[in-house]
Amino acid sequence: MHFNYLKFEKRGKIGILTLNRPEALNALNKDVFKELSCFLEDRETIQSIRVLVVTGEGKAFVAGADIKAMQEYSPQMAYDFSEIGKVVFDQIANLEIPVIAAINGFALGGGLELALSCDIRVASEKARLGLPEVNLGLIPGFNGTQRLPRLVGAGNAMYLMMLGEGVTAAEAYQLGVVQKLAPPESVLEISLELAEKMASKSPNALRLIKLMVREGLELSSEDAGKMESKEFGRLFKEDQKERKEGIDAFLEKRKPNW
Ligand code: DAK
Repeated sequence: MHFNYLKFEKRGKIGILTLNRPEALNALNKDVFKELSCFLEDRETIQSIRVLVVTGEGKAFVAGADIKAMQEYSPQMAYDFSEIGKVVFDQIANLEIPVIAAINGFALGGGLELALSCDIRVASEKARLGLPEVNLGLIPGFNGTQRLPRLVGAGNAMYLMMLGEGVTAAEAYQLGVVQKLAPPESVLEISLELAEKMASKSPNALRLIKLMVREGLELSSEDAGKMESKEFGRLFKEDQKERKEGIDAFLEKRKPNW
């Protein structure tokens, strides 16, 4: 598949997806979203990897939605843009494999929202992260107002959204937006190390952990607990090869072969 704004590379079981529009700091426009959606719908590619790492080309991860394109928007165009963005970010959040955002530089506005749709965020110590929409008379439009408080709590989310100033990677780490900091030159390497570790785990367990966390956040704790028990029980069905292999391997003092 040929892309104008994306690069994809496979390193063993890890996929590296790079937003590749460095002249505009990888800003998100409709065409970028269309390509992302196309990539995420490609089942053959997704099924051939165990972890996806998303990063940006050049000095930015993604500097946000394309402000120049937005200047021309009618309400309908803004609505359509919001819809396609939400579809893409949901596609990422719903992938059955872990997705790591390797934040190599600016992650602003829609760029931070993209990172928030990933499961884990690793950031360059030099990166700047924030939701500056309030400075443009906008609000985060790709579910950021919903994803951020679920990740870091309402107070921290409002702090970031209402100030609109952006924070250093260290502050983002303290707030819980970022899970790991890395020296600028090692962001991808450290993200790949995490990805490798995850890729050695049970793919089925990874899929279920992601599903339980994401679905559970939308349920009452009672219903979420029931869902977890149901899935835990299901792991002990006869056809659950990975559970059997994991426990057998432990008892036989060997590495599991998933
Ligand atoms: N959009 C378009 N182009 C951008 C861009 C952006 N978000 N950010 C940077 N660029 C472009 C610059 O215009 C410049 O292009 P040329 O002038 O060379 O043609 C090029 O990238 C390099 O940028 P700078 O020259 O500005 O680079 P600096 O290192 O000096 O500054 C910066 C880097 C990141 C501090 C600065 O570029 C900046 O402040 N960029 C804007 C950051 C920002 O405000 N991002 C949030 C955008 S708002 C919605 C859904 C979602 C959203 C909105 C609506 N709906 C559903 C409708 C989300 C909104 C946002 O994301």
